[in-house]
Amino acid sequence: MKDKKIIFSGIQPSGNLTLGNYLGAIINWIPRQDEYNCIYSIVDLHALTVRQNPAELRQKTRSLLALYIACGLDPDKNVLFVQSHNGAHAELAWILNCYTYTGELSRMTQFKEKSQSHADNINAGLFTYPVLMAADILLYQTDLVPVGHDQKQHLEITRDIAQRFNNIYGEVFTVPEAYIPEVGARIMSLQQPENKMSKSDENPNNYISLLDSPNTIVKKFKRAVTDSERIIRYDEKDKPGISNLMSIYASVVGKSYKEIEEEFQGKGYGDFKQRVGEAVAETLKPIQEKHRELMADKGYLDNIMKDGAERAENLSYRTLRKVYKKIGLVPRG
Ligand code: ATP
Ligand code: LTN
Repeated sequence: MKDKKIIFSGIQPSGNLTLGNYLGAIINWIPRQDEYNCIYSIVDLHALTVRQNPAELRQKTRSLLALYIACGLDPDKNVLFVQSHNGAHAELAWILNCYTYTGELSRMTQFKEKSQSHADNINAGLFTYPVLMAADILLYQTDLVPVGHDQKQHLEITRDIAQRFNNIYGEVFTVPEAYIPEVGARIMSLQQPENKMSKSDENPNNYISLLDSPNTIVKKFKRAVTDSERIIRYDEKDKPGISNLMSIYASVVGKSYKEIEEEFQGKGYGDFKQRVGEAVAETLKPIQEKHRELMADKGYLDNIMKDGAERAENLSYRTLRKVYKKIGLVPRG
């Protein structure tokens, strides 16, 4: 029996974490470590849907683990592990592929977008990406999945797959809920505020990396695209740039939009951008220091990975066996 509810989430090691990943996802992971059983994965198999440089992928996987810890996830309280270290994910994904329709996969926005941005490599993995994500979540009988807004559709298909399976075989999977924060769930690109901030963006001026120096952070904010109105007020439609900076500032300092409008009443965009940059740099400073320390201790990170993989395997084993049995695979004995 479960003693506490279960949280599962993951991030691809496809680049350095951005402020979007931090404010949309990780920041909501930290306060839940006591109340829930939390499992956080570095989803390296998902990252393979886009061509990766092998040496860099290895480096980014370690760096992401270090960032998880540096952001405040305690490896004793949370299961932190690398997706490919637990074979159950790929195993369950294959089975769930046979319970997912190509029609529903072809409606996924992320698939459509990535097919456009990687037109030379629209591989089958990119298409079935949400099925592997469903496997990640369902293996652990997850109750809650804290993610950014862009993952809402993937959570919906996960629920559909779980319900479809349960309807045929009985209550095998817990049907998970998404947790999407009200502020910070959709951080936009600094230069193109109509697009989401993304860690695999080719133009580094579009995103703030969690590892950017304070100088770079302030510079990137200073260059952020705004508008010509010169009033700091929240209006996503007509003022996407300023609204994006406001949501970043709101998440980082914990103020409401109204309080921010008051704080910067009569002030120019230059002052506002400077302040947002400084606030972000201050927030990231301790994370960067801790990350640096952790990256210097390879043995420590290796141990966490090994321990996390074992715990993840143990937790997922029962669901996988149950699925195998239900669908009629002969037990190995
Ligand atoms: P990639 O550029 O490789 O597609 P990504 O930056 O979109 O990566 P993911 O690894 O796909 O990041 O997502 C990790 C988590 O961060 C997910 O929960 C996702 O919803 C969240 N997230 C990603 N981008 C943003 C954003 N711009 N604003 C808020 N949350 C985000
Ligand atoms: N698809 C997600 C990353 C991801 C994930 C998961 C998130 C893979 N598996 C399980 C939550 C739960 C993304 O692209 N952001």
